[in-house]
Amino acid sequence: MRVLKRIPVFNFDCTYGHGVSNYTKALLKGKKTGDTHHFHLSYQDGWYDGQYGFVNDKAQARLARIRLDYMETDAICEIPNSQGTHGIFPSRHTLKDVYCNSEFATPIDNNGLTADDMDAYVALHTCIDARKMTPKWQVAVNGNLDLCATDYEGKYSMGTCYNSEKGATLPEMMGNDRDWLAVFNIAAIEKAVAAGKGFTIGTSKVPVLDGRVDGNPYVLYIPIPNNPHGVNVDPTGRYAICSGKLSPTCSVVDLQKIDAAFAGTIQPRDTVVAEPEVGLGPLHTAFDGRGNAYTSLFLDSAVVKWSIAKAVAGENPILDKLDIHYQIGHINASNSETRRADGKWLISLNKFSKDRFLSVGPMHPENEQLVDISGEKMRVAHDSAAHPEPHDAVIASPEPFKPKKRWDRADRKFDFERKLAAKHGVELETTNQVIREGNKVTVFMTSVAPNYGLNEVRVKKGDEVTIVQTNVDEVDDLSHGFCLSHYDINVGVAPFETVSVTFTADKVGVFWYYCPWFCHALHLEMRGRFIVS
Ligand code: K7E
Ligand code: CUA
Ligand code: CA
Repeated sequence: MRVLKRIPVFNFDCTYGHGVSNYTKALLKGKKTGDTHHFHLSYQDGWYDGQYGFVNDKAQARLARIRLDYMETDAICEIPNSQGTHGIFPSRHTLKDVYCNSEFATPIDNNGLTADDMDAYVALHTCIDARKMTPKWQVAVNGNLDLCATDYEGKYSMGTCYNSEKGATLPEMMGNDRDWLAVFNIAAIEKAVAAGKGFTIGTSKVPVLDGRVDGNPYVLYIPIPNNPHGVNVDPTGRYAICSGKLSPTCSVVDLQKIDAAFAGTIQPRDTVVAEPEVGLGPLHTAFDGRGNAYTSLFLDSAVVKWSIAKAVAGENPILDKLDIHYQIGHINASNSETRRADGKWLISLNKFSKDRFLSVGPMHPENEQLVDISGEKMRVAHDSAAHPEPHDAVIASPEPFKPKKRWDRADRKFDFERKLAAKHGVELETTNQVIREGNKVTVFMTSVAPNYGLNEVRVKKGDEVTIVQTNVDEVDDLSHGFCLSHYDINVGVAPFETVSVTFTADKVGVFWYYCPWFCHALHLEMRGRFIVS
């Protein structure tokens, strides 16, 4: 439960220069806030392939990709026509797509003229190409879409809906006894998109299919009681478990019956093969690979362990209950979202800690608990304060992940800087030089503890300055960086990394730049003068 690294995604972070360097500024496009909820890893054959992580931004409808070879954000995709991008899930059979649910329906032409026509509101299920990180297609649905899951074969993606009522207020959204699970038929959608069916919305060129009409081939609506939330597919790939939130039930959907329901030979509701009462406020479900499900119970402040087979057989499936502190949201277990769920550990991500820790003011820390699930009874092994709010987590075995200890100098991340160096006929790894072209100044600079390659940079007021720093220290773990006093610039530069930052020299005087990562006994002496005349 120790924190090894916090990876900045939609926020600013000067430790790594995220939002400051040219590379990360281009990712964020000037946006400063986000709201991450769900993190998932990329797959091959139902097991982690070690390539990428994906995380959503609910606030501004974005999907970010984390490259796991360096464990940093390398792409951010803006999702068109959407608000409240909430549930996401990647394909589990291979690195192909990431499916994203919009929780907020908005008027289809969101031009301010149709705000009061609730029938004109749509929510979208968006497919993002996981390699290119661009949108491929969208499907308009009835109601809204909340959490997301995929099967293990690449046939279906799915999303829960809690607002079948199309309400705009809380009482309106709780009107129906049942909302639904929407299951998307990926082959049917891809076929229709390839055939040029579908329409576009506004300025977006992404094809949109209409999944709102009855009997459409793209979306199956399975009635689920009442304001369902989580949907999780078990490690066998057969069952999708939806949690009721306002109903004390989990609905077990048999994915082997989906094709028959699409074909109309059975009713959508016939795919629900069990609906056990598990406790109050069920939200999310994890698995141990031994046929058991572990569902978080928000209102009960508990985890319930239950047998899927017993539920399907109509027997009482409840095996154990564990109190947690307090009000659990997400839950996950080791390798639970893969074919290799190992039933060792479970994490409970709790929304409240109440009085469990020393007071730090009105906004309390939250609480995460690690639970040993290897035996018949669950047992809390550890708990610790967490930075608010611990939302979602994956527990994965370390084997698939092989992050590098230093940057590969040929990495695509340095394309911009390499082109800049080629243009000026210099090498990033050896050059310490100030090059002027009109009012554009490019500063190539290396760093080796405890020295920059340049101890002085002279420019004129109004110059557009690009600092290009390459860390050529031969020692592992030796990071430097570039912090320029009073210029709002602070970036870290990892071993064998090149980082550039562009700004206008708009203040005259002497401004010290210095190394912000402690690197040497003479780290404080690692500095130089930026002189603006
Ligand atoms: Cu359950 Cu954002 Cu994951 Cu909250 S959603 S718990
Ligand atoms: Cu280089 Cu501190
Ligand atoms: Ca509802």
